[in-house]
Amino acid sequence: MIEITFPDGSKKTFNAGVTPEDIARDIAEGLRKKTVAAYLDEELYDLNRPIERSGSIRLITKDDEEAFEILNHSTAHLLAQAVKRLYPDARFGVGPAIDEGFYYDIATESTIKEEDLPRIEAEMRRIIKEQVPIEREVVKPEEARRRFADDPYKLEMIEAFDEEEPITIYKQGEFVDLCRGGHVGNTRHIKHFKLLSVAGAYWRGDSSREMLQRIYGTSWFTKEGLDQYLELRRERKERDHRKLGKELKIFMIDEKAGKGLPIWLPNGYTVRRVLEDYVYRLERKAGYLHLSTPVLGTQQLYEISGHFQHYRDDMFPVIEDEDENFVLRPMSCPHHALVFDSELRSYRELPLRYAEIVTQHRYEASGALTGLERVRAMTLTDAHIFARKDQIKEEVLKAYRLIQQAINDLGLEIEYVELALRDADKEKFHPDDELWDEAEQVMHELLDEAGIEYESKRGEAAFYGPKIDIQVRTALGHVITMSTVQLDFLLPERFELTYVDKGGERRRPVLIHRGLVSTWERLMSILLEQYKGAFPVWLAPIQARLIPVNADVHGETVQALHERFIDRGLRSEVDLREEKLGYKIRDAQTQKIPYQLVIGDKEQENDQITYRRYGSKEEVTLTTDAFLEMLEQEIRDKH
Ligand code: TSB
Ligand code: ZN
Repeated sequence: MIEITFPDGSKKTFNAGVTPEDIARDIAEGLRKKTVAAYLDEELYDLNRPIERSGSIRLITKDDEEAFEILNHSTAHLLAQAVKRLYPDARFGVGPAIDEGFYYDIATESTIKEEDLPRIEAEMRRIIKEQVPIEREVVKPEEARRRFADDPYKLEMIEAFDEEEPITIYKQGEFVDLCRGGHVGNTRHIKHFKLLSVAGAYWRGDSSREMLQRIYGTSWFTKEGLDQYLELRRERKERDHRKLGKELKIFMIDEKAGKGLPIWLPNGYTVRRVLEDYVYRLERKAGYLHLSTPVLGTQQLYEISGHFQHYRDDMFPVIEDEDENFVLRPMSCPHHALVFDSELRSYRELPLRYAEIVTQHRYEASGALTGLERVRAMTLTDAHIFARKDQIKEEVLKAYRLIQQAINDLGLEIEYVELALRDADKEKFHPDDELWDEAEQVMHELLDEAGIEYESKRGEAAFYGPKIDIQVRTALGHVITMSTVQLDFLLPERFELTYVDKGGERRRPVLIHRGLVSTWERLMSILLEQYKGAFPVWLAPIQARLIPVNADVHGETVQALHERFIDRGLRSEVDLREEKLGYKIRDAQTQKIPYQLVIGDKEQENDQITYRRYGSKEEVTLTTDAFLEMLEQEIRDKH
């Protein structure tokens, strides 16, 4: 007999060999139906695994998060079994449960395409109907090696295990897999699943190894759960900036030009110039000085700054010349440090705020590149503020408030604010503990004093200091950094920067790095996703499309009107194509142009326009002057 302790502290004895399913049934039949697996102390037990010892039990039911993982993990095995039946040469890499489902990595001579997924799903359903029991077995490493003798991937995994530890394998019918578990007890428990996509994935994530085919899927306990999830995926896809960026002709990426090296198309570039004007004006008002520095710098410059030692993995390979090496700069801080150092500075001049809209290059891993969100060539709304120590808090907060204003003007939604700190990694972060402690301390204090809510995160700092990162959520659900304020005591040391204080003594300034609204690339990805491509009028590449009812009769009026718009600094275009009026209006809607203006006889006679706002069916007729005033007011208000 064994003694089982329940979460409420009560105990009960059972015969050894009792399963979690038996225990759940013993409590209530309803509970049995909901139970998926159990924890005995810290160990995960499948529903049908015999319990041979006493311990504390916690049943996992369908409502628990672990249950989703177990179901998805089991569905991954089911997928592999079906694939093996359809593609007998298939060998398998890893097949884990992930946040929203599961995947399995597969090696086969055949190419598996999206069109093949329904056929694989059908085979999976067949195996569900067969009600195949899923059985756990514990074996010695040598036995495991024998069982997987013809599967090189599994053998490689077994090699990596501890020789002493027994290995668990799971068997369902003819299919056996190496696996830690847990699993549902029978394929019939898998009901509501869908295979989602196929992608390439390197074995062990290593680009020097072979590429396997990865099938993604998701599995749910209820039909509603699955349907809701699929709907969410559809919505996300619609909002993905890569799709919108293509439809609205904002940018393109062509591997012939280079991975992660985006090309801005006329519509995108227009938005970018509007944003640029906005940023210059905002910064001038806040006391920033604008300057411009080159994309290329000497290797020596980046050795002085420490980038070469701590940031080299993120830099493109060095360009070697006969007597000097160059790097494509990943950051502009060293240049700005030289500008500070180019004159004798007095305490009265500080803070000195240098701002630059700066193009820089980073050698991001090719697998990490995502549309405009993560690129290799980018233009940052950058600034470096050189300040006295007694000015740190005020300057960091001022920078933070300016960021808040920009974010507010752009109508963006913040997910949260993060304070990124260092961890013990001496390669990634410069090693001076004292400087780090002081900088981190100041950041905590100033955020607390200003009542700004934030989450601390270890290991995410810049190599030169802690940073306040403003995070947003993308359509794919990733959380990425938009704006940043970073406190740096290191670069002023390394460049031996000084100013003359009141008493005539030389002092070290501190450096505050600030990214206002990220890079144009990342900002555009965020704007596209948050506005679903429908830019507010002040940002829209085209603010109004002018459509004549009949091009022959009203064409000239429309052309003259267009020139009037352009003269006032507005962005209009005319649609003189030989298409039906209804088609032209629909087309302007698809392009998400804020205003569609229609000009017919009545409008031509009275110097009027009839407009329709994007997303509305209502038609309004106004005099041209009244319309222009309304439009300009909207632009001023940033609507
Ligand atoms: C703020 N030296 C500082 C600067 O003075 C700096 O470069 N900081 S950074 O490394 O954090 O980068 C600034 C911002 O650039 C990030 O907050 C992020 O919004 C954006 N960014 C970083 N890497 C990429 C990338 N690969 N693609 C697009 N945007 C990026
Ligand atoms: Zn910087």
